[in-house]
Formats: sequence, C-alpha cells, structure tokens
Amino acid sequence: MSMQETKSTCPYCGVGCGVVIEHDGTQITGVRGDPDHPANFGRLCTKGTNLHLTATPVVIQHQRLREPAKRAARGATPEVISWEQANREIADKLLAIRAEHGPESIGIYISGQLLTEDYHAFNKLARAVLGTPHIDSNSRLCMSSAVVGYKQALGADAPPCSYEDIELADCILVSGANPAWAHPILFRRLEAARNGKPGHKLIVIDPRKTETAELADLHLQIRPGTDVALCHGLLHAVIWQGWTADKFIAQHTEGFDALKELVRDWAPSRAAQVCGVSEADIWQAAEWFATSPSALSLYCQGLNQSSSGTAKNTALINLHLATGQIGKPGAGPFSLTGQPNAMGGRESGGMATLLPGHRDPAKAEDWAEIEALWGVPGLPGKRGHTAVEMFEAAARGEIKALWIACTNPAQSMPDQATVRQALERCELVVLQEAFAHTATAKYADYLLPAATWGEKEGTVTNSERRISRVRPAVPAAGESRADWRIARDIGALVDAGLGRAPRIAADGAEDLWLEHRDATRGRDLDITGLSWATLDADGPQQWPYVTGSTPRLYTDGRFATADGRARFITRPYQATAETTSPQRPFALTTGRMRDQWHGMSRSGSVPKLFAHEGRPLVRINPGDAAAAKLAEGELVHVRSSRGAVVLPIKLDENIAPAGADIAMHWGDEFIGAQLGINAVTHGAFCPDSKQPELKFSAVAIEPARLPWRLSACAWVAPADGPRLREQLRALMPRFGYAHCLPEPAKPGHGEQVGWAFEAACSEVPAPELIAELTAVLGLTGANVLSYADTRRGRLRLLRLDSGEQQTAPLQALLRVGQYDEGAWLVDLWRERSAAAPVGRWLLSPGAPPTNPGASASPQVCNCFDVREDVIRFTLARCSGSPAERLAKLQAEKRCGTQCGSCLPTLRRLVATTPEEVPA
Ligand SMILES: Nc1nc2c(c(=O)[nH]1)N[C@H]1C(S)=C(S)[C@@H](COP(=O)(O)OP(=O)(O)OC[C@H]3O[C@@H](n4cnc5c(=O)[nH]c(N)nc54)[C@H](O)[C@@H]3O)O[C@H]1N2
Ligand SMILES: Nc1nc2c(c(=O)[nH]1)N[C@H]1C(S)=C(S)[C@@H](COP(=O)(O)OP(=O)(O)OC[C@H]3O[C@@H](n4cnc5c(=O)[nH]c(N)nc54)[C@H](O)[C@@H]3O)O[C@H]1N2
Ligand code: SF4
Ligand SMILES: [Mo]
Repeated sequence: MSMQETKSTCPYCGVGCGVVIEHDGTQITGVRGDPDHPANFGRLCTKGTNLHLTATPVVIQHQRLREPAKRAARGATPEVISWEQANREIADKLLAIRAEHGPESIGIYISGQLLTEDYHAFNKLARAVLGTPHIDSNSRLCMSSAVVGYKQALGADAPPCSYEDIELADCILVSGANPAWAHPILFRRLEAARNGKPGHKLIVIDPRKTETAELADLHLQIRPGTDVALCHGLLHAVIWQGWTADKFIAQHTEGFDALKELVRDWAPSRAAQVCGVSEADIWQAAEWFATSPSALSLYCQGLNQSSSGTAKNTALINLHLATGQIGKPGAGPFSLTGQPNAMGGRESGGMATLLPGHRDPAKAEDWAEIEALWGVPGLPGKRGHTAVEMFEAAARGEIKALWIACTNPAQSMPDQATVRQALERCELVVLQEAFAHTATAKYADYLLPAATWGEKEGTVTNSERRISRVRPAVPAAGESRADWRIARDIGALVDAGLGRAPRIAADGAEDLWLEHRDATRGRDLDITGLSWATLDADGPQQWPYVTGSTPRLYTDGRFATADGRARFITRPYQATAETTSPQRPFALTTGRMRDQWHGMSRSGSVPKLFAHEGRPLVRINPGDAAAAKLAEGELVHVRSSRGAVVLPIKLDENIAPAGADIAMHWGDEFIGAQLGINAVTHGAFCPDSKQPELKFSAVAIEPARLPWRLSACAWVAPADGPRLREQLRALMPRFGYAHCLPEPAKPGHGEQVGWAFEAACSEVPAPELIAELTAVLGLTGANVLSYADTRRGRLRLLRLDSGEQQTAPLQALLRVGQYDEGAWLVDLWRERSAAAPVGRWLLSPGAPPTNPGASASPQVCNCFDVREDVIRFTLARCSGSPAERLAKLQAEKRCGTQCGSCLPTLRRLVATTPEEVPA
C-alpha cells in the first residue's frame, strides 16, 4: 500500500506536541513533529521521536492487549472471550452488585490519558447510567492541587497563559518542576528564548539540582515541602521593598490585608532558615520576579503532590497578584499539565470533585444544569470518593466493583499495600487497557482491550488550553476498541437491564464532543463557537472559543470570580505530613526519568529508551553514603512505615544531604519488588485538593545484605524477545532483588534484542533456580562454555555468537558469584565486545586487567547514540566560547541536533571539559 500521513498528537506529556504519523494504512512506519502545530512547530523529544517503535508488529503482537479476556478465578490465566460475552457478563455483574449493595458500591477510576470524548462517556456511565458519584481519575495524583489553587485564587480552573509567554517573559520562575526532562519541548523553547535575550532571568526552586536547575541564574535548593514558607518570604521581601502593584491590588483583588498580616512574620531571614537557603537568594529572587517587566512561573508536581499542594499553588499565585505579574504578555502563573489530556478531563468534569463545564458537585444548581443537559433526572447530587478515598473504601469492602481504564493504579497509586488489598477484596475488577502486562492486569477479572495512539479519534487539550484533534492512522490492534465505545456498549446493557433507553446515545467521537461542547455554554471555558470542522480546517485552538481562540486570560483585570476580583489566599506554612526522624532520616522524593513514561507499558517497549539513566536506583548524597558506609552500587532497603523496596545506591551530588530520590517508574513489570516504588509512599493528601503527597516520604536506607549475585543475559531475534522477557520476569519474585531490562541493540548487530536479568539473594541460589534459568537461556549443549566452583558457589555458563571466532561476542551468559565476582562478563555481553582477547579469563575466577566492555560510557544523545567519552574527547579539541564549542561538537558528532533532549547534558559537559592546549 502507498505511504500516507496522518496528523495527530503525541500521547505522552501535557505539552501536547503535534505529530505526523507515517503509515501505509495498516502499519505505522514512522513519526515526525508536525511543523504546523503551535505547541512544538515540528520538534519532538526523545519519547515522541520513538513513538512509531511502540507500534511495531512485534510490540502489537506481544505487548498489546488485543482480545477481551476473563479470569475464571483470581490468579488464573485469562482466557480469551468475545466482546459480546464480556459486555454481557460485566453488565450483569454490575447490575447485580448495584441491586444488592446500591450504586455507591461501584467505583470508576479513569485517566488523564483518555480523550475528552472518552471522559465524557465515562462520566455519563458513572453518574447517569450506574448512578454512582464515585468516579475519579489519576489526575487526582497529578493536577488537582493546581485545579483547586486556580479556583480559589482566580475563580476558575484555567491556566491564564500561553506557551508563547515563555518567549515573551523577562523572568521565569520554575518551581517544583523539571521541564528539561518532563516537558522537554517547552524547555527547548525556554532555552531558545534565553539565548535571544540578554538580562533574562531564570529562577529554579527544587530540592534537587536538576538539569533544569543547571540552566538557572539562581537555584533555590529548598528543603522539600517548604514552598509555602519560601513564597511567604518572597512576598515579605516584595512588600518591604515597595515592589507591590498597589493599583492592581486595589482594583482587581480581595484579601491582601489578611495576607500581609500573615507574611509580616515571614522575613526572608526566617524563610531562609526554614527552607535551608540563603537569605540573599530570597531577596534576589524577589527582586527579579517583582521588578522584571514580565514574570512567568512554571510549576508542576513539586507543588501539586503535597499535603499542602493547594496552599503551595495559591502562595505562588499570591506573588503574581501582588506584583501584577498576570494578564499580560510574558506573565502569569502557568501550571504545566502532566498528562496529554488532564485538561480535557477537567473540562468534561470526569472527576469526583468536578462536573462538566467546570461545574461543581457541591452545588445543587450545577447538578440541575447537568440533569437538564443530559436529560437525566436524579443524578447522584454529591461529590464522590477521590482516588485515594476510593481505593481505601474498596479496601474496607464498601466499594465492591472497580472499573479501571487507562491507568495502572497497582503501580502509580501511593500506599500500594492498601491498593492491592482493595483490588483483591473487590468482587469485580474490570480493566480497560491497551497493553497486556501492567501491574494492575494481574488483578483484573475482565481485561478489555483498548485502542490507543495511532488508532483513536477525538480531541485532547494541552497545558495552554489548546484543543487538538487526535486522529487514527491505522485500524485498532486486534479486537481492541475505542474507550468511549466500550463504556457506551456496557452502559447500554446496564440501561436495558434497568428497563430504559440508553443514556449514552452518542455514536462516534464527534457526537460525544458536541455533547461536551454544549456543557461549556456560558461557562469560563465556553467553546460553543468552535466546531469539529474548524478544528480540522484551522488546526488546534485555545479555549475559551466563542468567536475565536483565546491566548491569554484576565487581560482586562477581570477574574472568573463572582465579583471579578482575584483572591489572595492566606494559608500558613505547614510541614509535610510525615517528617524525618532518627529512625527514618531520609526525605524521599519520587519523580520522572527523561526517556520513560510512568509504568513504562508503552515507552518500555522501546529498548533504546533505556539507554539514558535507565536503571533502577536510589540516589543519595555522597556525604550521607559515606556516613552510613554505603558504597556506590550497594543494594539497600528503602523502608518507610508502610513498606520497602530494595534498590542499588547511586551517589549523586545533585541530591541534598538527607534527601533521597527514586524514579517513579519502577514497578513489578521491571523490578522484582512486588509492590514497586509506591510500596513506600503514602496516601496523606491535601485537605483541599485530595492530592496525595507523593513527593515526600520519611525513609530509612539500610544495607540489604544480599551477597549472592546472579546475571542472566541473552541476545535473541526480535520475535524471541517476548518469550525470553516473560520467562525471566516470572523468576523475579524469587529473589531479594531483581530487575529485568531490555538492552538497546548495538550498531552492526542487526535487530537483535537483548534482555538482562540481574538479581541478588542472601544465599547461593538453589540448584532448581539455576536449572530453570539455564533452560530459559538455552545454555545447554556442546557449544556452551562452563565453569563451576561449587564450593565457592561460583558458576559461569557462556555461549559465543556464531561466526568468526576471533571477533565473536557473548550471545548468552549466566553467572553466579558473590558481589561483583564475574560481573565484568555482563559488560562484555552488553557491549558485544569480542570475547577472544579475554578468553583465558572467561572461565576462571577474577577479571581481566582491562575489560573490553568496561569502557562503556553513558549514552548522552539518544538520537545519534553518542556517548559521554566521545563527547569529552571531541570537546577537548574544540576551542572558543561555550556556545562555539557546543556548535563545533554538534557539527562533528551531531549530538543534540535532532530532538535536543540531551542539550542540558551537553552544556554541562562543555562546562566541565577543559580544552586541551597542545603542548
Ligand atoms: N519523561 C517524562 N515526562 C513526563 C512524564 C513521564 O512519566 N516521563 N509524566 C508527565 C506527567 S503525568 C507529569 S505530572 C509531569 C511531572 O513533571 P514534573 O513535576 O516536572 O516532574 P517530577 O520529576 O515528578 O517532579 C518535579 C520536581 O519536583 C521536585 N520536588 C520534589 N519535592 C519538592 C518540593 O517540596 N518543592 C519543590 N519546589 N520541588 C520539589 C523534584 O525534585 C523534581 O525535580 O511530567 C510529565 N512528563
Ligand atoms: N511515587 C510516585 N507515584 C506517582 C507519581 C510520582 O511522581 N511519584 N506521579 C503520579 C502522576 S502525576 C501520574 S499522572 C500517575 C500516572 O500513573 P498511571 O496512570 O498509572 O500511569 P501510566 O503508566 O501512564 O498508565 C496509563 C495506562 O494506560 C494504558 N493506555 C495507554 N493508552 C491507552 C488507551 O488509549 N486506552 C486505555 N484504556 N489504556 C491505555 C497504558 O498502557 C498504561 O498502563 O502516577 C502518579 N504516581
Ligand atoms: S514534549 Fe515530548 S513527550 Fe511531551 S508531547 Fe512533546 S514529544 Fe510528546
Ligand atoms: Mo501526572
């Protein structure tokens, strides 16, 4: 078939980049940035650039969920069933549970990665069809503090800014966000904007020294959780210096006097002490923010995921209001959205604390309006359980049925012990998923295959309120169906069972969107002037859209409150829900890796995305490690009062003393720890937003004492990869520590995929385990080299690649030993270095004096596979200013010239690699 192109959006982050999908009508073959899309103008980050690799035939066949399936009993292997059977049985079970325990025994848990049309269908399914108020979304873990912050201060949940404000701002304050990794295309825009603007100021507030902080003129490395104290200190400085916008305050705001009263006690000296930063830095930040012609703030989970998440948001908005840095080009409080359509979920009201069109379930008149719009009387009339509350209610046995779509709560929710208990206790767990192997899938009674990126039709809204069309390029994989359709079809059977006409009548994405559009009439997000045809013809548009797109809100100083005045919110600083103690002295934060997405169901299907810092680790400050006598690479228990994970230690200067950091991505798909990283975190949440404090847990970090190490690795043909992965993964729970990760293919070795299984245990692994691994790796027969020292528990089984003996690398290996004994073989395998030169070491204890695999230097540029050692070597010969040296490096090695995700690292390497002056 001929090549075709379809415009859509990237399914990862809330930047909402436009993509052009290249395909032949049946298979996706490539992807590139959409040059016409105003979010990215053709650029994509590493994750977006590799999207087509998540839709290859091998991934579709082995990693997608393609057919409806049912478990006869918990723990049993799911059996494929027809859609008809699945829909009928699920509807019957929901009806039975509803009849016996009432509608409130059903909970729906959905996702900011659904399209607006899916959200709308699920909202009706919950509130109109099933009659339960309990519908919430993973946006509760993500954006709810931002939502409530905006509503309290400005009157509506509406980010007032546009991406172009990044180019227009004179001062940018990034707080609790690491856009260099989490919103890379916006960070590219920020970098470019700074280049063109002498005197531009960038302030970063983050307890970690991130790649975002590296670019900053001023990094306030605060103690985690102290943002409110810092903002109060900044405001105190602003007032003291007379930098307040008095006319603006008088004309357009309410409540400044009460706030002034509160921040009087927050002199920068006191804030500096509480936050652990210098007083001078607070004065400096206040000056830049208040006196720059325009100041923009960008913020994300460092503020939102907190037991005072709303107060952190409003304290920052207070600064904007007090200085008049809002409603004008280049200024305003700009909440970065996490997921691609968290905004759409907020607009369509698919959450426990929201109703369609930014309405409020606490208001009877808002319910009445929705009843009229939907033509359904008797909607639940109250707010339902939010995410943490919903799983707690299920764990208590109050919620009997959970229908989960497009999210992986057994990985991403805090306090996994409670979440797992909830999933186990429910009578019915329905999971609607695009990928087959998520942590939650193990608990599902019914698995419903969802169509996903490249296959779905609808709309999404990005961080700047911009609505884009999502378009299908290829047919849905296998039997998978659009999310809205699955909800609608089961909803229709429930309605029939209750003897009434279907309450979700829409047939198709556009129909659903039109219903959603109606709910916005006369509201702050009114899009009644926008049509599907306009979106198709004119491209993405920003709401509100009555007569046209709206790039910026509140330009006339009128806010979305009843009286048009913004509110200063007066909230005292409060410490985190948990605090560190001598028993648990480390403040653990969790966040994102640059090249992976959440539970990695999609991004983890691309081996090359593991090349950048893709290992499970806990990072701590080298000083703390020395004091606790912990060495790099040592396995430790990271333990909170709720649970523990075992991980290798990484010493990292960028982590403050008494801090610790683990990427949020590690769950039981990739590491052996059954409950994953969120075994450790807790469900304490902000009282206003109900968003849990995922950014702070008090933990102990102690040696794990697992001296026996085992590595099992093999390169295989792509079609054999999934089998190998599944067999290795199945063995992970049998070790004290284990991970199983794909190894990016090496140039010149074709399409082979590698899987590396590394594990540790307290005693010599049992012979049965060794026998199982030997079989999984096929390490039997005449061509296997073996060495065993049973007395010392050492074992090596090796097979070389076929071909030229002198150059053949290791194809597969199994090694057992204490600690690092024989670990060099894994480097040799990974780098595909010739084994012959170290031949005599292969089967004897110890390591060769120089290990041909050990030179492996970390990958920096993912697009062109350029490594750190090559970059340093090249830079040593590049002269000139930092910018000139970077340009020369890029001209020679091309690193950082495509997606640009590695630019922050390249700049650091330029700064730390001196030019070698010829002798
Ligand atoms: N590569 C990648 N990008 C993503 C995602 C992904 O999975 N991978 N997910 C997307 C989603 S859903 C989201 S929500 C966003 C999240 O985007 P971000 O919020 O930018 O990312 P995080 O790494 O979660 O956290 C940001 C920073 O908060 C800091 N922090 C921790 N505690 C505090 C504190 O008390 N105060 C302050 N000021 N800072 C603190 C952390 O050190 C961290 O650097 O990323 C989106 N983009
Ligand atoms: N410790 C810790 N935990 C965190 C966070 C943190 O910073 N630290 N961050 C929190 C935040 S901000 C977020 S947003 C959450 C994210 O947490 P999750 O929502 O659990 O993350 P994902 O892995 O993106 O889950 C989305 C699932 O939907 C599936 N999917 C993809 N496309 C489709 C589709 O079209 N239809 C359907 N039905 N399924 C699809 C994917 O395979 C994937 O399993 O994690 C939260 N958890
Ligand atoms: S910044 Fe990257 S992950 Fe986010 S939408 Fe753009 S390409 Fe996708
Ligand atoms: Mo998120």
